[in-house]
Amino acid sequence: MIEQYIKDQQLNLNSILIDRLNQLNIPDDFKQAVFYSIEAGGKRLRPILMMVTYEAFKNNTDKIVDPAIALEMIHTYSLIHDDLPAMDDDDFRRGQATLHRRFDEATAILVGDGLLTYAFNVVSTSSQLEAEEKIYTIQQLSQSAGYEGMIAGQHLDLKAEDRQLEETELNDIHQLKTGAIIRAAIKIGAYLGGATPPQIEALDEFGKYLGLVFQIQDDILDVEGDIAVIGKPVGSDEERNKSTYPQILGLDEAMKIKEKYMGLAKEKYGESGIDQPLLLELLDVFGNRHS
Ligand code: GRG
Repeated sequence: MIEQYIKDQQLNLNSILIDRLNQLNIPDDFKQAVFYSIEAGGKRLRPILMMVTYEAFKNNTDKIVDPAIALEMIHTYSLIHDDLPAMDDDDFRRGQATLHRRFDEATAILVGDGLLTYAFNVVSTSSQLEAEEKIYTIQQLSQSAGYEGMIAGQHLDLKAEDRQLEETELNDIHQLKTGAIIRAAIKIGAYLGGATPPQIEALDEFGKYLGLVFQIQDDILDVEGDIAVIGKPVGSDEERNKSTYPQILGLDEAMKIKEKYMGLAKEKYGESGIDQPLLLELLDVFGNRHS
């Protein structure tokens, strides 16, 4: 059952993340800020996705733990920086005050930079990975988080504020901003597990649709949250004049498109020839999550 798997791995990943960061020699006051973001209780969906993909091929988690926590560090850094006043200017994240609100902006920038940098240290010093596996992992992480991936998506997203986007343009932005990292999680999991190139390709396509499903659901949750709180679909993103799927397509159509992408993801899963029902269950979690 994926629910139990997620719960177990959240605990496991949290304790590994804390353990690794505890090994570092960081001044106490700064360490408090580092742990504030890591202990805030993210869902850990990306490392879990990487692990589930890896376990489609291997009966252990030996090689995948270091890349998985590295990916979560990069994801956490991206949220910390995304919340900064120069970007989305958010006050709350993961149910608590954002890092720059609780501490200050300089601290938030440095905690984010530190997590991004340390992620590559974790992979490059891993005792579980062969040299060529480290190179593949670092290449995938840096490519997907960098100028041709998440950074590009963030740049386009910020530039697109106050402008009505077409659905294809919105897809392109989210493929880069949130999709690239999700695809990297899958590709690293598959590669380290020993997948063949055609299997990696099919699973990468699965990841493409999974990323879109994740983002559409994120937008739907925003609207549903607004309807529950204020009785109408204002949408916090719309207040900042950002295009969202429900805003462009309407809520019903956004849900239909999400279902369509879930169907396409399942087709790609079938093409990969793997037998890992947890991956399909995870697709369902991404597409129907409530938070
Ligand atoms: C600042 C370089 C830089 C990049 C930021 C990922 C990103 C790019 C911004 C996040 C903005 C955002 C809220 C996007 C919506 C989808 C998303 C990534 C949600 C957060 O991911 P979850 O729901 O968060 O997995 P948790 O807290 O559970 O880890």
